[in-house]
Amino acid sequence: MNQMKMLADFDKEGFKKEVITNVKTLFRKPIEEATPQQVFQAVSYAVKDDIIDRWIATHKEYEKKNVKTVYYLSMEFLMGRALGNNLINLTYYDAVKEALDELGFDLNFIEDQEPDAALGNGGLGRLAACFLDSLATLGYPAYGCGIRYKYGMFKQGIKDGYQVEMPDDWLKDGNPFEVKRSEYAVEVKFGGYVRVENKNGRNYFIQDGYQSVRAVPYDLPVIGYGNNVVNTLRIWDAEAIQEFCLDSFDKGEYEKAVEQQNLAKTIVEVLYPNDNHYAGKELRLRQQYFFISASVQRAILKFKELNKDIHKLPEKVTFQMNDTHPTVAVAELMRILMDEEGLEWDDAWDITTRTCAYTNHTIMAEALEKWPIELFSRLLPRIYQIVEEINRRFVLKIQEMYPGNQDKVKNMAVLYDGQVKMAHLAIAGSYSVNGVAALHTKILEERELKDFYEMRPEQFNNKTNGITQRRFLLHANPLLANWITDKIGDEWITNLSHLKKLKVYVNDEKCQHEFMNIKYQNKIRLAKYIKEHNNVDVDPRSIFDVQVKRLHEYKRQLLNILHVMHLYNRLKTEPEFDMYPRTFIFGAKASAGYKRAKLIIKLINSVADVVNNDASIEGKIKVVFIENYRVSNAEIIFAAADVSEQISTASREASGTGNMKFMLNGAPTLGTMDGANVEIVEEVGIENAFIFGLSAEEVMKYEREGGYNPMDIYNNNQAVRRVLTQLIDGTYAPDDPDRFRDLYDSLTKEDVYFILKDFDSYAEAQQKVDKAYQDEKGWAKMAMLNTACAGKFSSDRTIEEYAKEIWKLKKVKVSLDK
Ligand code: GP0
Repeated sequence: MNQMKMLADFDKEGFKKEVITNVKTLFRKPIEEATPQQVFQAVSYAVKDDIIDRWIATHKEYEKKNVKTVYYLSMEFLMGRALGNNLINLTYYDAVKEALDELGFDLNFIEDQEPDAALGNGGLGRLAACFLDSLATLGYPAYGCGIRYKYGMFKQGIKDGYQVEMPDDWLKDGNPFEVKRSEYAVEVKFGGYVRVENKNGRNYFIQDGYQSVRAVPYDLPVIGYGNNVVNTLRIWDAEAIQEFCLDSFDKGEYEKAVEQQNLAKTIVEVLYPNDNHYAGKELRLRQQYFFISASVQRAILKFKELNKDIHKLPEKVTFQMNDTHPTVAVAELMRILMDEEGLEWDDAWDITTRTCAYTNHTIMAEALEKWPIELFSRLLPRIYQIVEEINRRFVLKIQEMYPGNQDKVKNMAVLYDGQVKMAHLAIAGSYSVNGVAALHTKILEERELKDFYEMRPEQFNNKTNGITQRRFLLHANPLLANWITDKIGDEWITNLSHLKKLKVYVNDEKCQHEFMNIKYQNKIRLAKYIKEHNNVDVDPRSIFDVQVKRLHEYKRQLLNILHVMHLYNRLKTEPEFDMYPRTFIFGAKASAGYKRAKLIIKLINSVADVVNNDASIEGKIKVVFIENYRVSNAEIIFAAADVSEQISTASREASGTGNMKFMLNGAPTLGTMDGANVEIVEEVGIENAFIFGLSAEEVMKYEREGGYNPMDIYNNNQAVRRVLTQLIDGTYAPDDPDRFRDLYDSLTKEDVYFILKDFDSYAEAQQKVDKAYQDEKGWAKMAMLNTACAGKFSSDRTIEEYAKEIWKLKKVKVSLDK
């Protein structure tokens, strides 16, 4: 129904014919014999035909207008599936659904054949994907630049309650939407040494004795909603420079070719599965320089096709660095400007620092990248020279501003203690530094990056994250999307603030019924998914209480499951205790090397085993761990949630974005005053959320004072002591009572994430949820208000702010002349 607008330009019969022909030419088969995967491919190629003309037209327009372009540099783009979203944004979804029906196929089933493009870990990568959607929808010229990992985020299996990791061979059937652009390949150099050559009185720095790879771009279309704009996500593959020369008898040549082949292969082999944590591996630094050098080289070449004067670069280009991972861009741009364009340092530095901008996504110390100088300089000798000079000049500036203050140098230098500090390089080399939620930016300014803020306050700004409503409502929750459009029209699709018009319906009983009935239908859909994938029966009439996100101690899945253990204890021992039936749903991948996180997964599954099979509690509690949480099943999960668990230790979650997806789909937040939760509460009102726990200030105060003593709680709180004891008495590990001792120790010795400290407050908030849910009208109103007040959290709003305040972009209109 939302999709009828542009149906006029859709040639249904032509489309059907094309699908049939595609099956024939691609697979040498009549369509009746095609596998579902083959039908998916054939449909996608037919859709690609509709994309290509718009893609070409968009780039013609950009060139004609010689527009300023943002290059969003990111190690991660967590795109999920493309087909459904592309159809949505082309506004052909319903039409194609009908066409496929007529061919005897169900579009949903065809969509399910597509593997997720999981080139990212979690929030940071998914944010990049939402940003691309918004940039195209708003008509802003943009490239996403990343890596074409052969294997994306691992597939998670659960065996015997434990996580097992399996390779994600997402390209095995080919990617119908990508276009290889060999003509834009560039060379990227590693290692060797730097030689100085004097030409006409100027020193030139030349890297010699290096190894190199050819970076080859693959372009993926990013389709704007209903506006003919198609932007590009450019992901780089690595190939060997030298082709194998089979008739060469020169052993040295042959070995060199093999070496190059291996280097190329390993660079793009796999995404590092760490979230909010860096591993410091040499290969990771290679990946970073590989895609940055390629992206920056290509951007400069493109700039030069349309512009003569390299000094105009900042007027035409911004490099937005998504966290510290791409910050080697600062030095790479300096290298190109000096070594290839022949500029002097000051000139090059002026251009660089007006072209680069940096987004910080975390204050977690273990996530801030630092590279040993030894490794960095060996791998990138010329880049290291440049970093040294950046550091030398930056330290001079610090000393000039703060004479004799060694602390300032220690806290701000790019090179210190034998390390290259990537965040400091990013800040020194950027005109903008932004945090991703108001609270996060405040903490950066007042604590984490205080010295930098004091030196240059005008450099700092906030851009509260957002999510795209096209994927997370229009595609993920068609029932609710149609209902909203019925009530208030469809402008919300491109202007989410329209949702506030729903407020007039929140007290209307008929609307409440309709809204909650849609939730119920979505819960049935999820219950079916859970039955198919977990073989657990869950009751869609129970409260669906959901925590889906990466597994991390600071996100406190452990608090959630300890509380489930506590509720179960109460049901078993307090005859007068009763609760509304609740289904606790978890979904989370743990980084492969993060032992404690993996143990928490095992604990959740062990509790599930006990609780789900205890008939005496009459199904009051069910615990479900959804295997392989990813973008595609997230779409089903958000739509079905009643309660959104956002329970990080206050001050740790920079923003969160899942919280916004739940809100949009009508699930109130049960959370701490952390990240963007603060702004969610501001929008929806504290009475329409369940807020608990220490504030960020309180947490930081404890930390300044050296923590708190969890034993005080252990000694004084019987309920807490009981669940802690159950971690080590075999209640959930009869075969190995010591299995969870590490969790017990972490909680009783230090409890750095304040889990015990917040326990009572959390349990109390959970009781309020229980009570509130039983007031049907009150709950319906609260749920509807969450949807109605979600307007701020569109990534369209976020991107408008970036575009106006940081990037200075202009919108472009694209028309298709037929
Ligand atoms: C932050 F530093 N984030 C990092 C990282 O390495 N990976 C990552 O996903 C996340 C934050 O944890 C976040 O709070 C935030 O919303 C997101 O970046 C986007 O800004 C929740 O995922």
